[in-house]
Amino acid sequence: MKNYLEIHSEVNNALAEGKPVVALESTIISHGMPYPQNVETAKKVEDIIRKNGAVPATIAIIGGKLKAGLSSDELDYLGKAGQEVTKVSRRDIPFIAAAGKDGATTVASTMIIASMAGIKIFATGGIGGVHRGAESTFDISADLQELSKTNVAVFCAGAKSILDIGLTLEYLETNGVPVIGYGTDDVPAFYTPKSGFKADYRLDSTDEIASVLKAKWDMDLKGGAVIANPIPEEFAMDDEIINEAINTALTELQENGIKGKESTPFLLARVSELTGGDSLASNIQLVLNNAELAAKTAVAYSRLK
Ligand code: PSU
Ligand code: MN
Repeated sequence: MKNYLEIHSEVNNALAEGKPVVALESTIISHGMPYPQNVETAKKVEDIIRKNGAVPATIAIIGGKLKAGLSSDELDYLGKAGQEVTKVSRRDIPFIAAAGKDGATTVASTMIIASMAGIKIFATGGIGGVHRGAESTFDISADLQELSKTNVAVFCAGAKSILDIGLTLEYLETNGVPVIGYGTDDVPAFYTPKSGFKADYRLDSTDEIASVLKAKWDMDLKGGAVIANPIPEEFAMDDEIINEAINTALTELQENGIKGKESTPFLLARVSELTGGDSLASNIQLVLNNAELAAKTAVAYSRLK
């Protein structure tokens, strides 16, 4: 593994000393947001994690190396290259590594590389899930399978309603992945704080989240957890506006015959365009909010150990 994995020195030192570290994904940079907001957000997220007492480790594959912790230049590069960088999930990792290429990591592959590096806490915007119409397309994100087998907790703002949130929760339940509502009984729906579906458990403090994660992994109960953190009310979108944009984007997806790994980036970009950038502003705020919660939980978790 040493031949493939490259841990940034700051991250490596923190891990060696048992200090809190928070992993971050890179597909959100390359495929989830446009340039230059993607790079600005990626850097702000790292700052917030530091301010809250943890070390950020943005994860990507650069020149075939699985990287935990990127330089500022590497963040710039991924942000500018955007969709030209390969979107890498579990399936793709060995191909990109063997060919010495670059890749942006999804939730699934970020969990894998974080776990290799020894990082347990990961912050992002939204997870992949069961797509609407999955009963005929079979489009279910590899993120969900990963959550059932890799020991990393994912802090997000729930799942977007480009997905079927109900089916996503059923899939997670079947696979033994708990969904924790932070300070809420509801599963948040990314742009809005409520989806109408109940979280499995509500926890109101980072200490409680850290204790649950410790108990789970101490008992060797494999897999991650979803910590669903609602978007702050002041940054939430209007339900009707966002749903209309999502429905239009979904119709266009079908009309254009877009499938597989292209689906999610297409929907994200179209929703952002259709809302005139409003959804992008919400997206940025919720990511910052998740980074703060993840960093505070990483601090609480490091105290328990
Ligand atoms: N949802 C978002 N923003 C994102 C993604 C999902 O709101 O950037 C990205 C994440 O990297 C996630 C991936 O892991 O899309 C899921 O893609 P797919 O559905 O192809 O598995
Ligand atoms: Mn998919």
